[in-house]
Amino acid sequence: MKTNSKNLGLVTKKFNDFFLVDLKNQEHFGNRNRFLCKVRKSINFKDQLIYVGDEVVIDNIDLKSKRALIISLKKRKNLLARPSVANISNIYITFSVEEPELNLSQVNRFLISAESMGVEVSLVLTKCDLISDKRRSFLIDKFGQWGYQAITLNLHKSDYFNNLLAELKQKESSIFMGPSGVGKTTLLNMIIPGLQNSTAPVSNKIKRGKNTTRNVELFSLSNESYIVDTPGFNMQPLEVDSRLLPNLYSEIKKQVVDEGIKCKFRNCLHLNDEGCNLNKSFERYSFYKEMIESSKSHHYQNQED
Ligand SMILES: Nc1nc2c(ncn2[C@@H]2O[C@H](COP(=O)(O)OP(=O)(O)O)[C@@H](O)[C@H]2O)c(=O)[nH]1
Ligand SMILES: [Mg+2]
Ligand SMILES: [Zn+2]
Repeated sequence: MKTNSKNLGLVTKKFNDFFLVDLKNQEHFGNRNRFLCKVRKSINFKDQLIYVGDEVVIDNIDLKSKRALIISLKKRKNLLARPSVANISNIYITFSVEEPELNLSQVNRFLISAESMGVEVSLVLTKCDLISDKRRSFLIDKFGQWGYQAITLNLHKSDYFNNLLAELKQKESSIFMGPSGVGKTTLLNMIIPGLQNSTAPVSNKIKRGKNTTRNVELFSLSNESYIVDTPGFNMQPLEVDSRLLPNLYSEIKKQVVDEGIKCKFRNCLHLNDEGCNLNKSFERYSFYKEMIESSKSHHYQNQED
């Protein structure tokens, strides 16, 4: 049985020339709404590749063989690099409070890099079973000043995890990003029962190397809610254009946008005191300066290439 009605779908997995596509808003298809698709030959997507997370229109749906053809690609909201995933709505920056030890400068880089994607950014702190309640409160307070309500997880207390899970089910498309060993795979295995990706203690990470060849995949958490599984990827933060940096810090944005402070020079990077009216007495100001410097040198390097 073939239908020729055009339907909107979501690419959940990609391998070679094939795509797995979930039909959107198609309750009458019941559970059987996942199709193995190829791209219609006559279609030229102007050299655009199709990525996991992309919205596509499918046609020539064969309900029996569960095959269909992708006939067009919708405009995407964003595209994450390494791993390539399109249309992310929420990035959960994930760090452990111990093992490996929290590195604030690195946490900041990951947060700001995520902010530059223009998506909703949250901070998850794992392994809170390894610290005292006092230390936990201290960290919550610290990151509150950075503009983030940290989600603190403790493997031995499931209520924190259940809150996170309930939140994820409200979001369109979420991804956990963070360095190696912080517990991302552990979390995903709890969120998606049956996934069983392999986890490894920090000391074994290097030995294990890059033997994971599975691809990026979207998993459905609820109606219209997905989470990205990124096996074998340990995401590195991107360099962000220095001109964009000020607005990515809530402490700066608050002053400039909400309070309307004005500096002498337009597009002030708030580095010098002369003519700059930014109140620089906030913890992340030194990290901000570091990022501006590294962004500049990155910029010059690329110009020389
Ligand atoms: N103590 C403690 N260890 C954890 C927790 N979550 C993960 N781990 C351990 O941290 C190690 C690395 O976890 P993994 O999920 O592979 O980290 P990934 O590299 O971010 O995917 C494993 O040995 C896990 O058992 C936690 O909440 N508490
Ligand atoms: Mg992992
Ligand atoms: Zn300024």
